[in-house]
Amino acid sequence: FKIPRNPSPTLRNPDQWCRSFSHFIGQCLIKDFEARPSVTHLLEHPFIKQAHGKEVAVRQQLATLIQEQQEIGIIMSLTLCRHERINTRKTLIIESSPDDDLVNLEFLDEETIISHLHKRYDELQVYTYVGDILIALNPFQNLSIYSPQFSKLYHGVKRAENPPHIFATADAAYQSMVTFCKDQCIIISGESGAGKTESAHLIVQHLTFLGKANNRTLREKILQVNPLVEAFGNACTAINDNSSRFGKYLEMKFTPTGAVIGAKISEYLLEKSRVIKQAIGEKNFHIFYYIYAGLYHQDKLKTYRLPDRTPPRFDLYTATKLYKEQFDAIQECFRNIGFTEEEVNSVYQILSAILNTGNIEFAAITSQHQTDKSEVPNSEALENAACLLSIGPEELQEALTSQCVVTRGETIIRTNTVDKAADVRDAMSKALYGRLFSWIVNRINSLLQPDTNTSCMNVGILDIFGFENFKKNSFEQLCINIANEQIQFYFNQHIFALEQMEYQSEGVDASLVEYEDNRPILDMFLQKPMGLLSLLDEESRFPQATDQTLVDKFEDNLRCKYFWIPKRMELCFGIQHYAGKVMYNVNGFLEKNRDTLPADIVVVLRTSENKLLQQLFSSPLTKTALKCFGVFGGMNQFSGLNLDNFKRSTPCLVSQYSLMDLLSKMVVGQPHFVRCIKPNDDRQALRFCRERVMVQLRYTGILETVNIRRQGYSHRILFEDFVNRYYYLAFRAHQMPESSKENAVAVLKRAKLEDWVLGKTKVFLRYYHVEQLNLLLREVIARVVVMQAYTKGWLG
Ligand code: AD9
Ligand code: MG
Repeated sequence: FKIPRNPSPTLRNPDQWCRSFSHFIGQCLIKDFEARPSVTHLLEHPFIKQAHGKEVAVRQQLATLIQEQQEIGIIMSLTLCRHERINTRKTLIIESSPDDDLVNLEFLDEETIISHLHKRYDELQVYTYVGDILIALNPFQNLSIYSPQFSKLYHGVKRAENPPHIFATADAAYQSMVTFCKDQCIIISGESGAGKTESAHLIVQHLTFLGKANNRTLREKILQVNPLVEAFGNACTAINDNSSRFGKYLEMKFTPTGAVIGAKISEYLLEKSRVIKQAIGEKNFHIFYYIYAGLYHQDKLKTYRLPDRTPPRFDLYTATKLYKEQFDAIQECFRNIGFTEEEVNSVYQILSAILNTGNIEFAAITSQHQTDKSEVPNSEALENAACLLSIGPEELQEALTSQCVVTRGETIIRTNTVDKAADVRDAMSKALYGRLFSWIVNRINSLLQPDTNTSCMNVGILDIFGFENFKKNSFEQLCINIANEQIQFYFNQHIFALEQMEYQSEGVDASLVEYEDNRPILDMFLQKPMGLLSLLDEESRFPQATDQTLVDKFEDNLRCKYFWIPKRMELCFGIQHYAGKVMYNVNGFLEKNRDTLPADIVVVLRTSENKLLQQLFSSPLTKTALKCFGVFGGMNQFSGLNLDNFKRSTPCLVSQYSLMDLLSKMVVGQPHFVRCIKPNDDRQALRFCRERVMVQLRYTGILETVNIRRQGYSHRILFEDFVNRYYYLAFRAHQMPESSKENAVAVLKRAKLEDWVLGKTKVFLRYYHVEQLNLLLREVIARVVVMQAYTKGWLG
């Protein structure tokens, strides 16, 4: 391996220096990848030795990069990647190119787009732009493009400078927030296993880098929020080993100058039923395996009344070896974020109580007079659960096997059958887990709350459970898929509907793009009183209702092409979702929708001496739903919702409300979209299944999105706002020009932008114009600041 003697670097210009150096490395690698130079070898070379002064930092960076490259055999380096392009499977140096954006493709048809993405995926370029929207293909392998060097690379530069990246999207949101003093939100969508949660982590990572708080602890705390809540809210499913079983909206809070000062997390619709039952091949929430492993290793199983060998219901024993590290990480998260030891202990007690509750069995007591009475024959699990919950075992047994009913002022005790008692037991487990989860989320929020005196702005990141279609789909899948249906609607609204409505009202001549509007499907679910969810609610109120009466009700009332009852399958119905056909089995729909927790259980849990438990059950059940009444207020994008009509809170209703709440939050901020795509169903790296990708591109409307980004004007700004924001570009700082159309034009011309259009009240800009304007503005402001500093004598 020979290093050329004199590659003639221009040392005064580090950028040029790097360029020639990267060229040199690139050439070497093309020639012989196996004979990679060693780090010392390279660093000792006169070429690098010439780099002094300013270049030292660059040199160090290169050293690290070369080191990485030696280890992983892949180069995706900081400075190198900008200028050279070598594409073999082994070596990879990426530069930005016009191909990075589908909008620049000459021919726009499905086949071209697919081939283009395929080629990029083979080259490990998993990100591609569609204008300002990011497409992210799941690489199913660790890439070396998320290091701090990459964070630096994607900090405040033009999008076209670098290859597409999730950091660039985070950066765009951050820069927009700082420039416009406006809240931002990043909406990540895609089907289950497509990479939403991973993307959300990467965004948080980059935002904590950008919002460099001097306070390192805060940064670490924020980075630990996701792992902590995901330990409680994620689980292994048939599709994804780390599948989100709740929706999560994480808001990062910044000062007006962009320093991160806190975070807030909102959770939506946790799949509580997983606590009591999982489909074949699926698992319970991660945390149960983690604590079992952790307590096992700390020799504390007895303290938490957990058996050394668990019964088959929870396959925990095998987990002890696998999950110890995760347990330690979670302990660390609790501690770092600021939970007290007492709190963490209570959390473990409640989790252990839930595990024990799962083992409580019931047997029928048959006597002459009564046939519908049940008891707990083996009281060990019951006693363990009661002890961990700090309540009396008799009281717990009483609450599980009987219920107080008040009729005409008289209190009667009714006994529960075995089945009923088991339902009550399961309802208790679900309630315990659901409320514990909400408490953890609230506690994190209070610990990461910024100082109330500080005004702050947000970047929110939405990561919900992705669209699911299993062999057997139940109520949970319905809720998840309706949520995704609403996210798709929100995307359509922003990308197509709102934009096209504005062209018309502002008299702008732009070609209209046709897209698949999923509103009719949403209406079918949400309309009152004949939407699917209302019908389900209505049926849930009849104690005599059965699965069959529910299916009949759907069949009688739902007349639309998106719904059908299959002839050969019993108790099923089919839905044509935006993302494909799903067959649902109604078994258990009514009970799951009722989700009732008997008052007797609440009463007994409130007697607990455990402070945390008292807190969990001190608030009324309907609180979440009630809260949302206020938040949702006047927003009425979804037809047929009359909130006053809802009297009771069931998961169905909560799901609607929660999502409304969530969407109404998002409406406040400016949205940025990340569309995650799953290239294959086997979770294999470098396998691009054209059919699967094609389906996803179709239902997410990528082709139409490319069209509208190519032809459309994605930014529409009132003349007044436009002039206020950008007048520096054409006027002197003290001039304060009038906010007129003419002045807006003056700014546009001065900024040398092309291809913009004027409406009646707004400037219509293409997606890339705003970035150009912001960069210009930042330059001008920097110049003004320096000049002011000179005139004030600060710079001597
Ligand atoms: V679900 O709707 O919550 O079931 P997600 O969130 O869309 O789903 P997730 O982010 O969990 O999917 O990704 C699934 C798996 O793909 C991860 O566990 C990783 O193994 C893999 N993945 C996803 N994105 C990346 C990435 N950028 N780099 C490496 C990735 N691996
Ligand atoms: Mg997820």
